[in-house]
Amino acid sequence: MATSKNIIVGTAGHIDHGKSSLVKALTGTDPDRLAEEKRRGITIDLGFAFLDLGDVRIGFVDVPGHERFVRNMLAGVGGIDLVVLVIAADESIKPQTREHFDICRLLGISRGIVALTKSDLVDPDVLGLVRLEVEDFVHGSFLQGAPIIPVSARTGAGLEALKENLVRLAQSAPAKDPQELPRLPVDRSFAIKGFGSVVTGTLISGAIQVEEELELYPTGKRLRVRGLHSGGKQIGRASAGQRTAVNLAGIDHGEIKRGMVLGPPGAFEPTTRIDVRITLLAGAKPLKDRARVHFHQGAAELIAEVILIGGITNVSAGDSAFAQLRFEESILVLPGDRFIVRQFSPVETIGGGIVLDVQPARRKSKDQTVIPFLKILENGSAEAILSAMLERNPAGLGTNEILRRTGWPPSQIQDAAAKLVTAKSARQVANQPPTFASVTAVNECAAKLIRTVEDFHRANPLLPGITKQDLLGKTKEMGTAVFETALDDLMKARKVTVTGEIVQSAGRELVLTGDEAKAKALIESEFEKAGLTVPGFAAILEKLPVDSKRAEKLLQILLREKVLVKVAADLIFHGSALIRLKEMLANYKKRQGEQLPINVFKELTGVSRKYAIPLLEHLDRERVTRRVGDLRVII
Ligand SMILES: Nc1nc2c(ncn2[C@@H]2O[C@H](COP(=O)(O)OP(=O)(O)OP(=O)(O)O)[C@@H](O)[C@H]2O)c(=O)[nH]1
Ligand SMILES: [Mg+2]
Repeated sequence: MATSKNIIVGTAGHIDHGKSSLVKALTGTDPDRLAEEKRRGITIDLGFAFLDLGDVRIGFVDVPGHERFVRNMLAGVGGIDLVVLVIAADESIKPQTREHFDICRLLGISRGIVALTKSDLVDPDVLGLVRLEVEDFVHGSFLQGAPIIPVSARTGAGLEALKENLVRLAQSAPAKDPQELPRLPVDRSFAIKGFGSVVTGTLISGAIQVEEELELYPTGKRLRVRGLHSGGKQIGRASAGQRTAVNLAGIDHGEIKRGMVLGPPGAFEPTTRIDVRITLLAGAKPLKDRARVHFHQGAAELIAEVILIGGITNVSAGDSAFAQLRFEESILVLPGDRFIVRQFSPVETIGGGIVLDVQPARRKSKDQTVIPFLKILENGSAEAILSAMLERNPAGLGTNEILRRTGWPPSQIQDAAAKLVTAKSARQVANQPPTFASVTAVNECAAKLIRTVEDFHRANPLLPGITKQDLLGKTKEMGTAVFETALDDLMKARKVTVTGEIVQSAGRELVLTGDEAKAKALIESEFEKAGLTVPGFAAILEKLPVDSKRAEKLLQILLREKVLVKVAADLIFHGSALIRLKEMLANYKKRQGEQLPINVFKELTGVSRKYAIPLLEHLDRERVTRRVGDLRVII
């Protein structure tokens, strides 16, 4: 059991060609479960059945052939590993044979078998003819050279040969990567009495365990897995390639719609906009820029507006182009997902494609600059893709953000990032979460920091440097992690020094010119001489050998050095004058007591009333005096 391989097999083909009968003949289960299906003798919605063949477990998804139910067919075909293209030997190739086959090709299904059903109704000559037609039909496709097996659900002819081929193909299918994150597109949701809500779907990747918490995308709801079933059996863990029924706690089944996706909580991000490569079928009408189409992916169906990228006005039959698709609702899709588009009206399959970017900027049709990036997303290795993403995001990307943009499992992200780091094209710039940025971005940030620091020095020659805060503000678009890394680089390279919050160019002390130094000394001595009789700065200015702007800066330096003290907006004293004042008041208190009327203060100090009040308020703030009514009390 442990070695069993799970595989999903889908039927495809024209109405009444015997798809459901074949599934029933192979499995014993009638996939047509609806009363209406039984009454009308046609399949309307998806049907399911299971078959164990040795160590291969097959989950069958039986689809309707009726052209009106292609949308249901599309909801089922999304998760299949191999297709049984059913062609009735008495009718050969019909319209939905073609349409279903086109859909399989557009979805990138790479394995399959052709079953020539109802072989009991035709003689060997006709069978031979149909076989030739089919060989011609599949020529050049993934089914070229695939087994073409005549079968009859009525007589049982060919069923063993079909099973043998199914096993052989299943065994040759590549094993699913267990590291992948789980995704289960929901194709049905219902309630079972006593159990609550149950959803079913094909687990297209990863694994799900009982008791695990999952998110129902795009609703954002977090739900607990109460139980799991596959093929009618209770299981503890479902893995990729299994038809899976999930019993969910905490939700009414009516809230869950076909096309929603169960996945890991918080890992992905639904989107309303994707960049894609879109390919038109050979017979399709041209697809115009801004056309509306039906978009099918996984089990989901949405209306999309097509914005062709690169200034083209339409895509012709058989051609392909880059496009942005915009939805009115959000959907969970990931890069690499295949999709189908159907004409808006009349509804018919016109093409399909592959999702490239799930978080693109809004594109303008004329914009060509994104094309090289889309080409890398389309064909590049994981490292090339990550590198291109980092280039476009100079602030760096955290592993969580990379996961949202790529859907890659964490191990693959780490691996790609490590390769870029080794190749010296990226750097880790933060740890929580691990965040990577391109080396170019860090270097460009460093260059910008140096420029900004130097510009600051030029504009503020007398200030020691720019604060970190201001520096970050001027390089905001770089992001904090890249900023810190670049600043660290500059410090290590001794290009800047960081003292507390101040960043300055290395080797740049506050060097004053001779005139500036002279002027500074002069300002200081003028204030010192004046004591409490504050000099007018204008008067001082006249004596200085520097212009007023410089003088103002020198004043700022003296204030910062605390040589001068600003008591009020226009009132500056030399520090020594204030120290003498405090001594004077202490002496007064000793001789005359603590009470200090304002006129006494004026007499003592010789300052005018205009200066006395702000000076006393300064002393109050300094807790030298305290105001009590009209008096001051010396503390
Ligand atoms: N003689 C003969 N009749 C068959 C065979 N297989 C199916 N039929 C008949 O063909 C009719 C259609 O069969 P289904 O299995 O319902 O066909 P289908 O492809 O599932 O049809 P849709 O799901 O509606 O597209 C039924 O009446 C079947 O009994 C066969 O091998 N031999
Ligand atoms: Mg059927």
